[in-house]
Amino acid sequence: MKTATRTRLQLLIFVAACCVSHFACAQFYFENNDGYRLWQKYDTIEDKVTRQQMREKLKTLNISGNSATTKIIREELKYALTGLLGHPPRLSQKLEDQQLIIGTPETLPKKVYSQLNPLEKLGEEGYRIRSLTVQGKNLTVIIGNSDTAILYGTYHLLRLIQTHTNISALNITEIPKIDIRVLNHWDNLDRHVERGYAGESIWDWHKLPDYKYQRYYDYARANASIGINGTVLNNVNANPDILRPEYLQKVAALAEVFRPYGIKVYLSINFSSPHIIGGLKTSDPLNSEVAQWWKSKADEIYQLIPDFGGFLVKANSEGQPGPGDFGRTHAEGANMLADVLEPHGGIVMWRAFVYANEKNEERSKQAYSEFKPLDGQFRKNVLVQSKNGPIDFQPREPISPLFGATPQTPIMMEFQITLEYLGLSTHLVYLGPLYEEVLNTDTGAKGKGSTVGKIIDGSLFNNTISGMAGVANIGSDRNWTGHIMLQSNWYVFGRLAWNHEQTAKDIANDWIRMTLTNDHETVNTISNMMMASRETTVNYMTPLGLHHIMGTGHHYGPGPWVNNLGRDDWNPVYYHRADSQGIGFNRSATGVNAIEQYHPELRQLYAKPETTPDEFLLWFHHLPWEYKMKSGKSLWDELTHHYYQGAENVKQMHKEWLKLESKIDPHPFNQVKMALEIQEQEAIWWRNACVLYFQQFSRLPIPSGLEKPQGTLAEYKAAQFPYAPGQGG
Ligand code: GCW
Repeated sequence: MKTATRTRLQLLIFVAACCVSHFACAQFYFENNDGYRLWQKYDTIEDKVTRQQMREKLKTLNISGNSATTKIIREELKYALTGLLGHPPRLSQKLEDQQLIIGTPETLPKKVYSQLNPLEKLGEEGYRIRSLTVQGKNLTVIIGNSDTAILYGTYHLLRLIQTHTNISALNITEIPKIDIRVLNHWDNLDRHVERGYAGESIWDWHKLPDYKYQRYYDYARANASIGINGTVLNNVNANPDILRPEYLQKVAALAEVFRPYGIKVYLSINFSSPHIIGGLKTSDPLNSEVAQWWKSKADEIYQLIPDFGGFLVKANSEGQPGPGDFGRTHAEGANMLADVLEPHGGIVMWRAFVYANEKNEERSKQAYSEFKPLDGQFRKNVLVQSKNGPIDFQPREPISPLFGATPQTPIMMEFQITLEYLGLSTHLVYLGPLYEEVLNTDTGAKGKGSTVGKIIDGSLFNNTISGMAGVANIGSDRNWTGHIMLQSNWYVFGRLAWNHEQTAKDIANDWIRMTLTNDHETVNTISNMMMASRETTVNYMTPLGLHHIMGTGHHYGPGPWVNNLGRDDWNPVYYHRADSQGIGFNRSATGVNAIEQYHPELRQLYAKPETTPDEFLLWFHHLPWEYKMKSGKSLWDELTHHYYQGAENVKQMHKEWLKLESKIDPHPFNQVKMALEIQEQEAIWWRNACVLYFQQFSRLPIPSGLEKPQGTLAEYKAAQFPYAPGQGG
């Protein structure tokens, strides 16, 4: 071969090799930054000084104990510290060498743990992280009364490292305020996720119990890292098949994966299971054969899963069967199940989301009317699980009056993490401020300071058990939640379930630092964006207390005109009540008197339009279009301005994001950019459709200075979305 030809060939090979390796590199880079790792990204800390300081303190570790959980702690720390600090830590058995020591009172050297007593208050899940001096040596110690507790402590320390917090003088004690911190998956056995917008269910029931995806372990890691200690695997619209022996084997396989991470499994059950899969004539809870069927079923479950958590039940709600079918109360139904679970340590989470057309009572009042009289009748291992508001996970609702109404019955919170009513998975909406607003609302149940947080954590009424559930936004998309920014909603749910006194802002900052960047200025920009995002969405969807005006069935986009559904209280027109006189739902004493269900403080606040905060105005009052608002504007002008402001804020958020191109990894940057383009268009869609629709009644002009909507109301009304994702039924 001639030299020139050979050189050309070599060059060609070289270029080809470069292309291949570049491609491989890019591939790896994108895979690594596609959101799969959630907030558990352990990329090397770029700032040398910070990295060096951390490394000096964490060169040698000892994690005592030999359980599956301590093994996880060891693996996680090795993996995380090698990534974050650029060097694998050394594991050492010799106390003189060790810099980070993790263990329980049983496994730690006495010299160490004697400095950390007393530990009883920590309970089973609390932990302490302390910088100590033992025999003249500086140590960091993580101690807790159980292996799960020290796993939580380990994740806390990792968070400090990931957020570049100084770890040289630590004195942290953490005890969860709420006992049961669970995700609720609305996942069907065919892998469709009701109200899920992130792909199909992560549970591959067909391949279970033998095939266990790595994702199951990563799911458990992520949950444990934020203190979630339970998961309800299947939809509350429950398929009875979940209780068949072959499915219980599959459930047991998942339970086995989750156990070392401190996560229990729970199941949603169909109340008619004794009849449907048990072949009994009835599912009447007071029938002895029925009770016996449930007892045997519980025994069968606990044989397979000794630490099974219990049942979640949606009964006599939206077509689901329940004790009401047999003339029995919710308490009778719940207690029958509670009795069969009790010997095994299981609990019942009984949903309060019930409303029925036959009841001649306005929908927002029904849960309270149903459950308040039952206070004192439930077994000790029953919690009543209530959605945060009295209707249904709207962008904004006042609190459900059930919070604070049942001193003898623990009320458990149900938040929605998935964005069913807030833009599915394309709108950037950080829910921290919504959760915070609800948890900090003062119910007045026992005087000032009776916040919802104190009710659900059991402290106000000294309940012996407490819980908080979040309807998951997780699916099998690579980034888990369909939109990388929406991972923050899973994250903030877990952190607030652990301690509802933390602020949404602090949690957002942690999440950003762990997931996107530690650059101070960028963290601030994104955090401001996130904190404003929920109010922005309220503005372009349902300002001033409007609610339930979304598209039918799929709940995608605006539908204030919808008036043809089977039940009155499924129709948006039922909720906004716009007419030539005005707009809003009169729930005050002159209307349906829903305010009577609140304690005097809130009742008085909501009694009159003048005292009602603007954000709840049209929830409680029907007011004339010319009604003078606190701002001095007419109600029509104010409403219109809110819609325009909402859409404008999305535009601004989009602009702000574009400025971050050089600050964020290309993959998340582009994903969020594309989603913001959609959100910007959809915010305008919501604004235009609603303003044009309400204008038919107000007959008032769009205030000057605001652009006229493009498109006609007829066009907006005609739009159909038969294949929108996540539908129910
Ligand atoms: O908001 C409604 C949803 C239904 C859901 C129901 C519930 C699981 O549209 O999809 O059903 O609430 O909470 O039970």
